[in-house]
Amino acid sequence: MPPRAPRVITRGEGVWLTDSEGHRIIDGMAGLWCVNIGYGRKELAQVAARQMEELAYYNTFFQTTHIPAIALAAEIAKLAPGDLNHVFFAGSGSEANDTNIRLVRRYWDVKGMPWRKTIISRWNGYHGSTMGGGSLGGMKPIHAHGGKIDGIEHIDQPYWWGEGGEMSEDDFGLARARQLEEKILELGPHNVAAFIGEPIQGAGGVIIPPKTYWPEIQRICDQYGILLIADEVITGFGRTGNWFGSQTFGIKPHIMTIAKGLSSGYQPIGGSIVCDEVAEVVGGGGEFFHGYTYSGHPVAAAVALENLRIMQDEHIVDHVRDVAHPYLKARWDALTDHPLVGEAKLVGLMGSIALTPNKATRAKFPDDANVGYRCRERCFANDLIMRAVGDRMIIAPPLVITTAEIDILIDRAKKSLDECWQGLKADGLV
Ligand code: PXG
Repeated sequence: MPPRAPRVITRGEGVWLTDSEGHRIIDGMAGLWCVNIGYGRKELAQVAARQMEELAYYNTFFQTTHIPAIALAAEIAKLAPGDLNHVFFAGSGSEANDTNIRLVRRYWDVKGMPWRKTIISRWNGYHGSTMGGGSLGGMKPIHAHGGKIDGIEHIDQPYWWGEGGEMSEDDFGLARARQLEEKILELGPHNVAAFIGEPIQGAGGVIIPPKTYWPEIQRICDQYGILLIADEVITGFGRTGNWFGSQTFGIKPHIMTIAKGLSSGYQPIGGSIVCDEVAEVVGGGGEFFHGYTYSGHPVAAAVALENLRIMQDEHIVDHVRDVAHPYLKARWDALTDHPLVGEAKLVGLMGSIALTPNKATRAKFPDDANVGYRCRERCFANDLIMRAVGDRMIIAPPLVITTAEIDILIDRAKKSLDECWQGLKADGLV
């Protein structure tokens, strides 16, 4: 595909972006899955300015902390389910997942089982771009650029549309979950520290697992006593219609990775929410030699706290569950009437459609047809941000999107699909 000059975004307001050529673009991706409360909320700017004046920086090392980090950790513990009551802050999702690697290995060290080091993850999962995060992730192109650290094993993803063949969705979900058990037995259960997964794979193409998948993963983690890490970097903070994706899928993780929606992207901040038992064990081992200069940065923490206040005061999670999701779901599912669209999936405000030349056989376009890219180009031209991952088109709009804005998003998506279809016809690809 010929390179095109990058688009320069200059302003944001609600779900709308403006570029340097004056286009008004509807942002179907909330930036990079993060601007949950929408752009342009002045309260967050004001809180940041106030915090910079009062205490622009301090660290959380050497038995010292500061008020924004304390207050934010307390608020997160209040919102997180069960006994996920402790927060280890980081500057991003990748850093938080690097923390998780060290944290779960330290946990087993302190428990007297230092041999439990291996972490199991999924192919086509995404957990970040640092050495640890990139290795936990299952994206081969990322592994190919810089390698992969030892002690991480991957199993297949629960992607029924693309890989389910003749199996029913439920049977396929169970079969893919049972690969975890097979992998644990192959490695020896005493060598396995943890399993990590995104409740819904985001960067991998919004892969929504069959409903049988997570309960079986949970059973296996419980049976073999391995730690379960839910990477909630995308699914956290309202995206799935609950505060956390783990609640939507009934997962009971020991650790959650968070970032993105925590501050709605207004400041870089991430973290690991840790359950009581893991916190007690690691804490009982004496000081855990880990942390970053900007862990729990006061300005980022103050902004995140204000973001969580707005989300609660404006009932934004309820809006997702009761208003935006049902409305978008009806319109999103109807996209399967389009000749190009095989399946349409949506949980909360996180959705994907599969582009296919044959719905009945769930056929794939040839890779070099670049169908996803072609569709994304039409979205660009129609002032809609809808991403392509292979031949899946994905959306994750700001959670504050209104029903009128959903209509605009869908109208632009349909127009883009029509134009893509016409282009494919003209080129003899359908
Ligand atoms: N876990 C998950 C589930 C993510 O989606 C990270 C960890 C890493 O977070 P940081 O803050 O270090 O980027 C992410 C990030 C894409 C794309 O192409 C997705 C992410 C980042 C960059 C690109 O969809 N997600």
